[in-house]
Amino acid sequence: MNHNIITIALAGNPNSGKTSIFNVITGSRQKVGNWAGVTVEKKEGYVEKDGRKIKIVDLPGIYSLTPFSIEEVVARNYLIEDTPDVVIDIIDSTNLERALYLATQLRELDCKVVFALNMADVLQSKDIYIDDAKLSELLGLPVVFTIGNRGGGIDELISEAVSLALKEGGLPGKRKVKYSAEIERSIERISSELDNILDDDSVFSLRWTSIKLIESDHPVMKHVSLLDETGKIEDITENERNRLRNILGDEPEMIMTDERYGFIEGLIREVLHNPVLARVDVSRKIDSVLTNRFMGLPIFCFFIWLMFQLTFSLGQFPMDWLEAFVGALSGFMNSVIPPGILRSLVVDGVISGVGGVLIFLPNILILFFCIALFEDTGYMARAAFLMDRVMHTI
Ligand code: BGO
Repeated sequence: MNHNIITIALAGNPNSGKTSIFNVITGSRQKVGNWAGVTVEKKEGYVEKDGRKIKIVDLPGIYSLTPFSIEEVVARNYLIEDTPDVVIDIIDSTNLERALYLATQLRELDCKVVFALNMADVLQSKDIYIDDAKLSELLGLPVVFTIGNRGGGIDELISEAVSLALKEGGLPGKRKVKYSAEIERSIERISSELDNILDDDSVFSLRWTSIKLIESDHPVMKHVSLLDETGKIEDITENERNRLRNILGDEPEMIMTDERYGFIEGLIREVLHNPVLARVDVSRKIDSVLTNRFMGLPIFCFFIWLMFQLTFSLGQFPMDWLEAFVGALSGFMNSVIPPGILRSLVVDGVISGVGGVLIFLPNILILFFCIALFEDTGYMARAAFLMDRVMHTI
């Protein structure tokens, strides 16, 4: 590696803030063209840091390194063939799951990667916390928070990238996605055979190549078939794919994608503290009890019983007080107004009429309070869901 010029490739999902970061790093020192043979824009720029020249290459926005789209082909070919000294993977921190898919693939490719947790300002405004130290520990690579559109964290990002580029020795291997036992067995079998044909300094790592062969990745299959004249690896790969298909009941590439997402889910559970998600989680747990097929209706009956209990037994006290008050008021009016039409109008009409309704006011207030509580806590919606089943039967 030429220590005087360091090549850094910027990778990331579309809209992750790659262009913003590229512009902050390179300023006006940019060269715009196309990638060879395709109409995908290629941007390069140069900066100087600590006396070293740094070349920044902005890769097309991609979601994975599976060569489906032209952008993915361009980005992957560049990473494999041009081998930049280090890759900066720009992660939209507000969309961690989607961004980490590319991160796990970059990790699998064995290239040196610094992860930029971009949109850190949005995280802060939403009260979302990502444990960067933990994420760095789990991925085995540096993680830096950035605010791409305002240049926040960019100096630290470049410093981390440069020191990783200059670091000698391999990356810690244990931080990669570990697949289920049968897939790992297939990777091992293919790797041990590949070991005989791939050079030690090949840009294709044994593990990555084996994974790609199991996934029927055409460019890698083609590359291996050129090296393996006997066709032995092709046969082993086909056998392993059939074996996995029989045992796991699906195409191996589908299962591996699922397992990558499983790995990502585990990562997210350890590093992301999102109060909204936490609330959704608690709400989901409550839902599972309140709308449970067997417990839902008894719980509903209990709440309705409780509501009427409160309405009538708790309501009995103010009811008695009001009854006593209306009685006392009638007695008082009887004593001050002489017998006749007026006394009858006030005592038997107004006091008795209004008092008769007023006495039930506490019950109504308690009942309405309970209903409002059910509505505002969301229980009414769950009760409606429960009763819907019963009502459909009727
Ligand atoms: C618009 N924080 C915030 N809040 N926004 C960011 C950050 C960050 O850290 N980094 C980038 N953005 P690109 P790709 C825009 O353009 O660099 C914003 O595809 C707008 N444009 O400013 O283009 C960035 O290269 C009108 O937002 O990403 C940009 O990877 C209204 O994220 C967007 C609002 O960044 C994508 C935003 C006319």
